[in-house]
Amino acid sequence: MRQAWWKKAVVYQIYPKSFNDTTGNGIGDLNGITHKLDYLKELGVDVIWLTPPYKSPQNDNGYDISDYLSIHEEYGSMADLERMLAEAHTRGIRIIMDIVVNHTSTEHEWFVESRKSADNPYRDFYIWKDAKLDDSEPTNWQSKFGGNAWQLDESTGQYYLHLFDVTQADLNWENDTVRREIYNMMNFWAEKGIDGFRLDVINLVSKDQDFLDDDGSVDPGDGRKFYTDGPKVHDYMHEMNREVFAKHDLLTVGEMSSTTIDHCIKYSNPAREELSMTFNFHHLKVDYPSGEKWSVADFDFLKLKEILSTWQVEMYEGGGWNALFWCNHDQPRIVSRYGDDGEYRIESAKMLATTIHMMQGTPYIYQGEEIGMTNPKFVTIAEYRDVESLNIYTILMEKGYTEAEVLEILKHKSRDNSRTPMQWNSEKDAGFTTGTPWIPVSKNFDEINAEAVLKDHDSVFYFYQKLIALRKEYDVITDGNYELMLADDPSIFAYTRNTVDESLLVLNNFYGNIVEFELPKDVVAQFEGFSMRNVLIQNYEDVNGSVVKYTLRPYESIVFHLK
Ligand code: TEU
Repeated sequence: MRQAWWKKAVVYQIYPKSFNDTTGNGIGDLNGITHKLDYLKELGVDVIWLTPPYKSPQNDNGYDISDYLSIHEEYGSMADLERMLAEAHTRGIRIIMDIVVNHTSTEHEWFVESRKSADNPYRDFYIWKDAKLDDSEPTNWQSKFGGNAWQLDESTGQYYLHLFDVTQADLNWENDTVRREIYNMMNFWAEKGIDGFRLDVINLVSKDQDFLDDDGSVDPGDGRKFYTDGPKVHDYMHEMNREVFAKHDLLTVGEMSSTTIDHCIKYSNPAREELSMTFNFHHLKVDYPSGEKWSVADFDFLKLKEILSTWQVEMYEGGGWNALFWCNHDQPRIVSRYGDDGEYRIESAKMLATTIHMMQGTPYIYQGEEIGMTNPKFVTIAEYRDVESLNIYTILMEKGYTEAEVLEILKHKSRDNSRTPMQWNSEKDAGFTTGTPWIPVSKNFDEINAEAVLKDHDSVFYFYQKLIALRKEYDVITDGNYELMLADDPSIFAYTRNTVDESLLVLNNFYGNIVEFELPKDVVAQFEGFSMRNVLIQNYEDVNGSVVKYTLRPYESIVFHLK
């Protein structure tokens, strides 16, 4: 059977608000993306993931949609989007759109109608409940952005559910009419020629209709497992596939908040006709001590290796497909988080890229990751914009944290770490805008910017360009199995990828110390039959050892190809 095109594709995520402003209003726009398509063509990416460009009050930067069928005016017009799509296709680049159908903005006409009265025809588009007998909220569920997940609406005396911000009301997926409206909207976009969807928190759409309190019995993780991967979620995904995806050749990727491997195999095994692939976040919670995001802690390297390796092996065995990523618009910059944004910024950025780009799955590059952008290290709360960060600032201060303690936490964990403007050059505001940027530009833009890296053939940019090309050239990257080595080594992340006639040996030093790698005896035997051993890619100039014995320098990464 012909291999799905997205198995050798690499996706580039664009957060339009922070990508490139062509009007001088300080906000990125769609024409700004069109102007940079040649840059993305040069990088070699195959797909652009566009975060929500739809009409929105922007309380959550577009993840609060008030009209799915029109473009947010600050980003441009439908004609601008159609032009960007056509120009991208001319360059052989596909576009997938981010679609948010777990909730809408409370300014969406559906919700405006729904809240008017208990018998309004749109009432059942959302999840309305009476207070408990003691007058407290319907359940003790917590919003991801802090506080209780229910909001009392005085006009009808009922509460509506919002798993995220109070301005993001959860849709009632039990309602057939809601699902039909959603599929009609998705077909509108598919018929416009887009090439797929990123489905925002799609594993939250099916709620257990008992609406029981969270008794804490489930994994305390992020404490919200009780509403993830709900009872009908796979029925809904299969229905969506039948009603929308099956009619087009689309890449569909589900963002799975707090999910499991078993569910992700179900979501992405093609035999089940649900989605193409899934994002999970377990590898990005190994710096959450006891599951608490809002704290500062070193990441747990052994747990990171274990999680990434388990997902590689079990998804491979289960016929599922991973979306591979370190960064997105919700996560801090990975070079600041798991690498070194100081002396070894370039080496560690390349090492981190190799670690996931040599794995099985579809890699995602977040804007600026390809030039080694870092966290901006904001020092005042005035620099922050993100609703989640501003909410947690208030909550922690009310809990008695000092402002210095909260700012230190935000400096490491805020979503704004990835939302500062793309750094194009060393001119004013990094060439992002001629106006005042909606969020401050990181102060290191004079050193870290696209113009500088394009002039340096040893830059992070050209390293990513090579990784992207290798995926197309070597089937062992897309089809080989995965075996972790030295699981307990405190510095080295070493693994092999293997098909019957070739292997990769991937060595990554995650730290700034020099460490010795020795090939385990059982692997030596496995490799003995191979006569050819060359270096596929590395982040140092010279080869400092052999497949059998290698001295890894600070943040060194090297991939041997054996045949
Ligand atoms: O994110 C889901 C989500 O849970 C994120 O908020 C993220 O995992 C969390 O901040 C980690 O603490 C999606 C979108 O990517 C995000 O931008 C939206 O804010 C959210 O859904 C609501 O639509």
